Amino acid sequence: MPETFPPSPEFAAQAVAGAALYDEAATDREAFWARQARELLSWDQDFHQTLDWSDAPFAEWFVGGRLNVSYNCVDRHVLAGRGDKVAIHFVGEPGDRRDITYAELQREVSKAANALTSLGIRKGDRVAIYLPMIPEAVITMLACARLGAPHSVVFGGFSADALRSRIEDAQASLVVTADGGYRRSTASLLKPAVDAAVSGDSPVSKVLVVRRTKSDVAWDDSRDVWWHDVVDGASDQHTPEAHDSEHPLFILYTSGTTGKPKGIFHTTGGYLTQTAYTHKAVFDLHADTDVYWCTADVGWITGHSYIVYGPLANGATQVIYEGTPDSPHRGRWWDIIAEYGVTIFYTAPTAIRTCMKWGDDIPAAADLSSLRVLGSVGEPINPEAWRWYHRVVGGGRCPIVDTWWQTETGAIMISPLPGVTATKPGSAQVPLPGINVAVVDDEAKPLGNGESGLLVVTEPWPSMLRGIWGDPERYRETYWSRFEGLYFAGDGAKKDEDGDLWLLGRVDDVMNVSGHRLSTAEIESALVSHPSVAEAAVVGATDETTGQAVCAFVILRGTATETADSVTELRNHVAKEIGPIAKPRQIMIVAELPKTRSGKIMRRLLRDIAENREVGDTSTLADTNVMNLIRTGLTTSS
Ligand code: 6R9
Repeated sequence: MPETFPPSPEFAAQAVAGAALYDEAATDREAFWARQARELLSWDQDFHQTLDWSDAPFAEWFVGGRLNVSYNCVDRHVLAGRGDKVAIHFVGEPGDRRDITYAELQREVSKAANALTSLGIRKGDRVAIYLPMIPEAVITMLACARLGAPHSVVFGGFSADALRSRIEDAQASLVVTADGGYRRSTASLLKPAVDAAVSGDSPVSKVLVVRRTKSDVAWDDSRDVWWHDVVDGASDQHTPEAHDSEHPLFILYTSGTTGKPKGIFHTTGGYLTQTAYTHKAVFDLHADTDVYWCTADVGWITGHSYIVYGPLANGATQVIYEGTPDSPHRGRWWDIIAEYGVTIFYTAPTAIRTCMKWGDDIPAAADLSSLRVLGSVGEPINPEAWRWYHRVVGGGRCPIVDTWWQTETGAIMISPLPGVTATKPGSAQVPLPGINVAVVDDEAKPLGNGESGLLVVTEPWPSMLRGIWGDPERYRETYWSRFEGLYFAGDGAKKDEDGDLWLLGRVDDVMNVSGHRLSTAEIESALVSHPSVAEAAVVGATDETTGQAVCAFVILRGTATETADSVTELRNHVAKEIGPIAKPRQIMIVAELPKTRSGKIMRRLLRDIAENREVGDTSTLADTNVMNLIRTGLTTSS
């Protein structure tokens, strides 16, 4: 029996969520969601139908309702007399600070909305955002939401090529960027990547540039505009228009099993309902007193749902930090928690494991007594890291919510509820009230306790993706074709003896490196785009810190020879094509790749090599001698 941590009676007594939520949702799921939508959000026009699933798997939630997301996240808090409340405590990496109240946020968002309008942006136009973690990222997203112009945030660590393909897929007409951002005490430039991404034939006609690092950047007068020239002088009055509940709010690209990233898109009413509800219930948010901090980047779904939309819809006060946890020293996060009295802290297992490696004395040096709820997201958290987080960061008193969800689900789906659930190290445990999941076998047969299989969601949920931008067939094919009527998440899962869920990682060719999704196919195609590479196979190998690490097996072209330089060059080539996060930890030059008779690369066998294991069953290989060849080649060349 794994050890469990029941909530303390004091915590339970003040908790936002109660066990009754499960009963309410089980009795009438749609009525439960309708209540959340009406209680947590302000609608300009009420909806007349909670869910329309008649055209499944294309869902419509809160049909007929109209609302403005930006009004819900900003204006209504000011109108309710909370304009002086801090929305964002911004901490720049160099140490600069900026507190933004809800009233100021309203003025900034209004100015940005007016500026975007003056640059030609209209409802429905797509805006690409390529910014560091600075307040302008949040302001721009809210300004887009205000206008009904779907944003497509591209993580600042992605390359020019990755940015170009995302801009083209969404046909974005404007890019909002910055000269650069601060990363480990240096100015890391962003504008040059945008220049490269929009050069030549591009749908982009304007580039709006925030001055952050004051770096020298190239300038095209016909295209580039400084933020301070057009936003600062714009009117701070802007009347938000109500948009249909199903109006697209944003597109966010994520890796799939093929090389081409998928533009996951989310809409207005359902997305905001579930992000607001989960942010409140899962983190036990008491908006008047809590100080919340999520360490994600707005370039990922966690930043969208749990930095921008959930917390601001709930009128929370939060910290936003620009940089890395080790700059200028390894106690930076803990100092920020102490300085602002952070009460709710949400981060990723990879960061927890890194801090664990750095030693207990670093967090112990800071006053972390303000913390009361801890969250984890992005990959399974191993019980050892969970216990360390609980003991060293949480002082043994904070419930940990291990939250399972995806870019596609839009918001948290599986998680304990603090104050209700007795938590269990390493398990995400139970679907939230209003969410229905199952673990099934290959034939869609639901499995019972003690069994492992595939995770599916059995009923539509408000913040579900509405599709893949411009490719409805791929949406159907990827998520709804494996099992009739069930959403296939792509994760393996086990139900333990208590019926609690343990997530077992991806079952497809998607890797999870430091909580970031990378596709093997995407990295393979980056490698083979290099002139010296004939063929490449990529696997995710278990890594103590990053969860998984990218390991590549490469066959060079006849004329190319292996040198230490060629391996370095290939690693850098991947960084240039996709971004530094995709850089392989290891590249092994081999003479052959293991393939089945139908020509499929057997990644399982390569994973055995990458993880230094005895190679498994090779009987289905077209040439059973290949693994010997690879092994011998590797030992003689290293
Ligand atoms: C929010 C986010 C989604 C994939 C998902 C799964 C993994 C996320 C997890 C988890 C185990 C958790 N994942 N949270 N696995 N326990 N608490 O990370 O979205 O970037 O789309 O990744 O991440 O494999 O399928 P996204």
